[in-house]
Amino acid sequence: MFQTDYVKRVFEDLKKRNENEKEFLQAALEILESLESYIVKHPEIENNKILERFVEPERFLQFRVSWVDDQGEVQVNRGYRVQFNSSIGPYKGGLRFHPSVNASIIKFLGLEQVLKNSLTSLPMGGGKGGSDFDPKGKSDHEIMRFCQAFMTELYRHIGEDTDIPAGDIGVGAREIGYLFGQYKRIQNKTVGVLTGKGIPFGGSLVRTEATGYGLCYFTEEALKIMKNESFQNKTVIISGSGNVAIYACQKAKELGAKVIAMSDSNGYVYDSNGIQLEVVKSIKEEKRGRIKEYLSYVPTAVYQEGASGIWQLPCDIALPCATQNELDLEAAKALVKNGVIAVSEGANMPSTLEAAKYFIEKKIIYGPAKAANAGGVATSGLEMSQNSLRYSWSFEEVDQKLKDIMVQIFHNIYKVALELGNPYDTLSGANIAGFEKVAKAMLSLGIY
Ligand code: NDP
Ligand code: 2IT
Repeated sequence: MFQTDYVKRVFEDLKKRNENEKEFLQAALEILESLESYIVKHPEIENNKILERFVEPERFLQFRVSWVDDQGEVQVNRGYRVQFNSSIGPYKGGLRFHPSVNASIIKFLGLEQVLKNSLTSLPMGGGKGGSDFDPKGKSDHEIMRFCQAFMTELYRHIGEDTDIPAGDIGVGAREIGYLFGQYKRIQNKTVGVLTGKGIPFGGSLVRTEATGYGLCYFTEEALKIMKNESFQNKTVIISGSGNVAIYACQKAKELGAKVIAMSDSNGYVYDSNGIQLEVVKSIKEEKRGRIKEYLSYVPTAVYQEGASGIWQLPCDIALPCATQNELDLEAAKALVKNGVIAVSEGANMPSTLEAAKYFIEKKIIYGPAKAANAGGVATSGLEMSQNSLRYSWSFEEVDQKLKDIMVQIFHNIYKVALELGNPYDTLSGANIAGFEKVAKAMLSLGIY
């Protein structure tokens, strides 16, 4: 598994100290393995214990969130914020509200975020946070009270130049509004301390669409450069039907593809005529309903229980946009057998490590999450710039900057993959390209 004693030692030590943190160890293993070729050429990494410091968060916060539900019952949830690495800028990363959230998930997301933010080329360090709060089935007032309670603790740890949270699973425009409102009330100041804000109060145009659009811009460039191909007339499968999935679907269609399937955690819909995005948007964005309801609008579509079956459908391009480890080796084999040419990750760590390695081995275009889905946080960075300038750019201006960033990210990671001698190893390309800048900054900043 490891070729160097140093990296092996770092990982074994990490395992000992975080033995129950499955997702965190998975992300760390993936990153450390692919950094080995870089580390052997840079002895200053080992000499300064950069890796030992890189895998240890600068700060990990856990706190109680108590709130009152609509029945008058007191509810207690757990809140988290990991401030992972601030060597290239203030901590930046989303908040996830989902019952599965725990320390392991927050730390894997935080570690990934450090390298992702580095790849954007913007000056942002990495952080992540969230809660095991389940937004499903909660009233609007319950969501508001929870967000207010969450921010009543979080506010003291964040700031526009310290740590700038945003959305992730279960945290969209509505939640960011409530969180921002509470921060403003407590601090009595209006600053860009959160991104993904509504347009009337300091949000950036394109932030809502950014992760999905960026995923398609990245993939379009990869298709062009690696296979002289494009989205035109391709069949696409997208897992999930949340923020990332919806805008990936919109852009893939605009680029000439036909999206034939989307999902949620219960199951997937297959529409051979092409998914009608307006229907998905109305079910998910307006009614917060289930993807199954697609059938009541489009009776010719097919619904299957179980989210993972989606990968058995033949397609040219697969865009996993739901959650971690949703695409395992068996799914990867089915995709390859059915002729997939590109798999690009909108979600964070959706492919297991075995699945990712299988795509690389089979010379499938593989867009690793930290590169392919960086458009969301990159546009958050642009929102921060606009807030600092007390100015706002047009939709076209932000969209063009996003496109330029995604194309640049592809070329940066592809260049490293080529230097490694395997153009399909974009996984190592992304990890090394992201790590190099962080390591250089850490070396310059003195021991901390
Ligand atoms: P949303 O909450 O808007 O949507 C999440 C979607 O994923 C829903 O369709 C949800 O289904 C599905 N999903 C969640 N958990 C599971 C699960 N355990 N199994 C199957 N499906 C599941 O979140 P986003 O679209 O914002 O996030 C999706 C992914 O993209 C996440 O991995 C996130 O970390 C990543 N990401 C998000 C960015 C952003 O800007 N929002 C930026 C970069 C990455 P259901 O409704 O049934 O729960
Ligand atoms: O995973 C991610 O990059 C996000 N959820 C977006 C983070 C952000 O700060 O915009």
